[in-house]
Formats: sequence, C-alpha cells, structure tokens
Amino acid sequence: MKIGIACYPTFGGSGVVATELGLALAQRGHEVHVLSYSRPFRLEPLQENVFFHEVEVTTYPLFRYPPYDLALASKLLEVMERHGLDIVHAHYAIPHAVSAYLAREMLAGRSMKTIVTLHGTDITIVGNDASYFQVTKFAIERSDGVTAVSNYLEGATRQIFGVTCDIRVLPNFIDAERFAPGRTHLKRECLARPGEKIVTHVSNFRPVKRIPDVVQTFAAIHAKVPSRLVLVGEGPELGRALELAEQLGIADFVSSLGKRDATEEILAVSDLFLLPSERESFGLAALEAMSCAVPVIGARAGGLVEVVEDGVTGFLCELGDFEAMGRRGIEVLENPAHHRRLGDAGRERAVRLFDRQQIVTRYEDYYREILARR
Ligand code: GMT
Repeated sequence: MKIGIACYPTFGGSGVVATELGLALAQRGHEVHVLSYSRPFRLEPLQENVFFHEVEVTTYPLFRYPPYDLALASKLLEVMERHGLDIVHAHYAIPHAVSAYLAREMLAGRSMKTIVTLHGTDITIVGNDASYFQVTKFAIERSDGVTAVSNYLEGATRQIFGVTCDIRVLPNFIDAERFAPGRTHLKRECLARPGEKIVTHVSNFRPVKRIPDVVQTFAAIHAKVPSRLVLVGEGPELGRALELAEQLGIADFVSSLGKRDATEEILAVSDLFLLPSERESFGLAALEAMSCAVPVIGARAGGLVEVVEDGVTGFLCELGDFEAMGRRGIEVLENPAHHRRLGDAGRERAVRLFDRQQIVTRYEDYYREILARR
C-alpha cells in the first residue's frame, strides 16, 4: 500500500506512535510518506520505503495565525497526486483529520481513503473546547475510518461528541526488543549514587500529568528509601516541579535530564516509574516502562487501567493520593522479590498484548478493510 501519515513531530506520544507505525509499515514493504512541519525525532533520514515531506507555512503580514492546517491540506494533495496514495492516516484529530478531509475532497478523479487515530487530548481537552468542538466532530464523522488507542478513549469520544460511527480500538504498541530489561549502555552510576533507587518520570510536563504529584510521591518514597528522581522531558510544569523539590528539601535528589531520544536507556536502569496523570487515554510511557520490567505507580484514571494491571504490574491509586502512591512505592522498592514479580509481569503483559508486530498487523488489516469498502 501507499500510505500517507500526518502527525506532530514532537516528543508527545501521538508523534511517537505515528512514526513507529510508519517505520514498521515500511519494513513490511509498504511505501510510507510522512508529513509534518519538521522531521519527527524518531524518523531517521534515509530509511527504505520512507519519505518525509516537510509542510512549510508561509507567513504574511495579514496572518496573525499562519494557517498550518491549510498548508498541510495542500501538501497532502500534492503528495497524493504525485505518489498515488491509497490512504492517509491522520494521527491526532486536530488539525490532521481536518486537513486530510480537505485534501481528499480536493482530489479529483481518484479515490483515496482517510483514517484518523484519536490519541487522547485531541478529544478530551482540545477537541472538547468550544473553539474546536464542531470541526473535530465533523472530521471524525467524515473520516473513512476512525481508531482510538483505548476502550476508554472510544467511550469518551462517543460521550463527548455523540458520534455513532464505528471506532476501532487499536492500542498503542512497543518495540519489545528495544524497550527491554538490561538492554542499555548506560550505567546506573551515571544517574544515581551507589545504593540509591532510581524513580523515573517521562512526559511533556503539561498540567494533565499532575507533575506536583510526581514530586510529592517521590518525597514520600525518599523519606524511607535512599532514592533519586529522574525527570525526562520538558514542558510548562517542569519549573514548578523543581521549585517544589526545593521547598520539600529534596532538590539534590532530583535530576532533570530534559528531552531524550533514547528513553529506553534510562528506563532499563530504573527501579520504579511514576505516572499520576489526571487522565491518560493510554499512557505509552507506562507501557515502555513495563516493557523494561519496571513497575509502574500511577492514578486510576482514563485508559491507564487498560495498560497497568493493578497489583500485578504495578499499582494504581486514587487520583491525587500521592501519599498512597508513596506507600506503594516504598512497599515495592523495599521488597526485591515483590519488585521482581511486578517487573516480570509488566514485561510479560507488554509483550503479550502490546507487541509492535501484533498491533501493526491489526493496522494493516484495518487499512485493507477500509480500502475494500465502497
Ligand atoms: O500526553 C500528551 O498530552 C501527549 C499526547 C500526544 O498526542 O502526544 O498523548 C496522548 O497520546 C498518547 C499516544 O497515543 C497516549 O499514550 C497518551 O496517554 C495521550 N495523553 C493523554 O491522554 C493525556
């Protein structure tokens, strides 16, 4: 198949999933065209069957807000016409599904299908905002295929938008060979002092992640267990997190590493992963930790319950209850046999349910099903 993928190039989960899916499809012999405003960070140049098309947005004094969605629609049309795409797969509804719809409508004399994968905040936060509600609903209803990354997100989409179309749940996935226990060149000593446990959090540090809960949970753990908090990623809440660590007197035990490409290197030496988000449609970062046999402590909210099996691969506590999360963390870190059981179970679950090959095959089958529809 000839497949176009429109996505965000940044460190968020939707861009990662879109890129990894594109790479896996290309390895299977499909021709993959990725469109974005810059090269997604996991999309290495010069890979067989993968082509990157940068969307350039021209500014003009009249434009207070340069219209990226229109530039993307034009670029999509150009790529569709030049390369004869069979399908365009938009990741994150806004604006990608809208641009794909526009491009398909502009394409004269040839049929081309559009699919949108809903990732989470495109539905629960951005799409739910009055400014984008109607256009998001329209784009979902007019796509030839719609997928969501969890049952939770499928339900939330129906509830928020009242849509009745078929929404296929295709979960996120991991490369279990890359995210694997022990597969790292990094030494623990690069991140922590001897005897310190490594507690990790990876995100884009937006308010939805409840970053203060990460710091408070770690503070509770640190009071009992010699440990270090490793923060990976950047975003608006990072500064506040570091200030809180200062106030709590634990700043010397918090390391902020900024944005990192190879999070698997850090996860492979981590002892515990924290994800207390207010809402995760899925929680790809938690899955990546589980694949590295790292137990996860998080909040019982959204789709995270479909990834982390409470009591088996980690613990899910009430939203905002960082004291309970701290207690669970201590319990896991102080008991090596328990820690190992949770880690092994996480690895097993990640490989059994979310392995890349299995999910990519489901996407391929879904593409064929959509293409076969009149
Ligand atoms: O977490 C974010 O805000 C970024 C966002 C994205 O689109 O990059 O993440 C969402 O999509 C990921 C990939 O499907 C999911 O694993 C995340 O759970 C989801 N984030 C939220 O629902 C908050």
